[in-house]
Amino acid sequence: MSIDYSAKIPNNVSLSDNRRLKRALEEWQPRFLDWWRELGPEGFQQRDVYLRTATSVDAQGWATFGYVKMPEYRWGIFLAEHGGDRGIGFGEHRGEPAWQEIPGEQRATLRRLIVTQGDTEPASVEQQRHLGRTCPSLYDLRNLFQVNVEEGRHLWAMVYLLHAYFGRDGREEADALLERRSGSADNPRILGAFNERTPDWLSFFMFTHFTDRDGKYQLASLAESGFDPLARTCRFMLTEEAHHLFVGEFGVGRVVARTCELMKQHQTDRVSEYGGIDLATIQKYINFHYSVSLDLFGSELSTNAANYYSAGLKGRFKEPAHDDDHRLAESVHKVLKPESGRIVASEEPALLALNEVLREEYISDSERGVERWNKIIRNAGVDFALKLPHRGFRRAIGNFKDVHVTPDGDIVSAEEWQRREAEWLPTTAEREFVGSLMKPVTRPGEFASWIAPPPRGINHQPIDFEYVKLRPIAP
Ligand code: BYC
Ligand code: FE
Ligand code: FE
Repeated sequence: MSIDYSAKIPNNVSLSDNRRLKRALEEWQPRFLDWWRELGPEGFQQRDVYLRTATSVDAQGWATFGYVKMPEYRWGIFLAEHGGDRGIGFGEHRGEPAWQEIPGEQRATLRRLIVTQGDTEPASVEQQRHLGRTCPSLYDLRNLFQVNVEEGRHLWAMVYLLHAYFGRDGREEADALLERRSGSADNPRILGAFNERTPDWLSFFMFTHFTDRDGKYQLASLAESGFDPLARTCRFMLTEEAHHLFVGEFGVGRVVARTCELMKQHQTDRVSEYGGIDLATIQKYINFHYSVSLDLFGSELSTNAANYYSAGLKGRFKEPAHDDDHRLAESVHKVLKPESGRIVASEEPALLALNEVLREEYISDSERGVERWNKIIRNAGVDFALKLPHRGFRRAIGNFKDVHVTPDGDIVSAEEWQRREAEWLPTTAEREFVGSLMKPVTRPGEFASWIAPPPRGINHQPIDFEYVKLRPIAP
């Protein structure tokens, strides 16, 4: 399935055969571009950036690399290929053919899921818009912009579904996606993490590691959907997501590597005076971003989640791999909750616990990431281990929202929490220190003091490749 690039909106959904839909999307396109210019990356819009663009959706050739000015990026609509005769894999409609149109009674629920997913995409672009000015290298600058244009494309993916399947209210929702603002007091983005600030590059790497990873798990669950266009849309989005997770994991890993190098060179664990970020500070950033991302999975017990599943709209991670009846009417799942000052496990209906089931997949995946960072530390001969805080730590959604849980999983009083918060979360001084390191490094092949170079470049290019052309623009 190749992509029609001659069209105003590149797509593999035969947009040219549907004039009304095409016109509606062509009317939305300039509004998207206005939003991009106003709230997308600050500066650099007229610069040539070495970006990949999707030119086909099959595994081999979907990415083509070349210099592009960001506003000219070919944002388009790409669905993964039909996976043969897909039947619905779970819930009350298990075994029925997947829907090509939305069953009437699922409309409102499905729209809500799509809007929630869609809302996160422009939100993250808004959160990251100031980072270009303080890039640690051209290589990292390019990766930031790659992530940004692809989050923009993820917005297109959801907007396509809204326009194609939800009529007038879908078009209104598509407009509203360009109107909410990350961090706004009166019209904020829908989910908590997407209203936080991403003030520095350590936060950016943590965000792409932990928060984009929520994206991976949510998209994978929606990729199981009985609504086939949503499933195929999300399957293609996941191929792009992999790069975002790479940017996060390797970004944090390179900060860790540089810190270890400075620790050994100067025989100290306080590397800040040598332009590095202490491992203790990195641990606090992990605590912050991990806890805010855990909230994105919703409450441990959720009738919403149960309904999504039973209705066949949102499955589990790798649904076919689960060895059960895929309806879960009888199954149970152990869920943690606070009870008289302790954390206990209680057996709950699995159907209600699906948010927690997905969160547990995410937690295991996050643990593997931390283990890879610890390997960098061990290989450097440094005696320190990073770790994920307890899942009840600093939660604003779900069972733990009304208690104070330490990273080790002890419930403490509000007073003790307040007294000790600075041990666990970045203090203003630490954030300011990290901020003070954020000085732009823009000569090809050079890197800021606080981060190691990557092992290799992008798309087989050398590390000192000119990933973003910053030479003076001719008047
Ligand atoms: N913040 O029944 P509950 C990505 C609300 S990231 C604020 O427990 P449910 C990306 C909830 O809406 C992936 N509010 O929740 C990453 C509900 O509201 P109502 C994004 C929250 O519905 C990086 C109430 O609390 N995709 O792609 O089972 C860069 C009760 O909640 C939050 C999706 O999320 C929160 N954290 O699950 C770029 C997939 N959590 O009913 C992109 C679509 C819950 O009282 N969304 N609430 O008004 C969903 O599947 C579900 O909406 C959620 C929540 C899993 C998010
Ligand atoms: Fe995304
Ligand atoms: Fe992403």
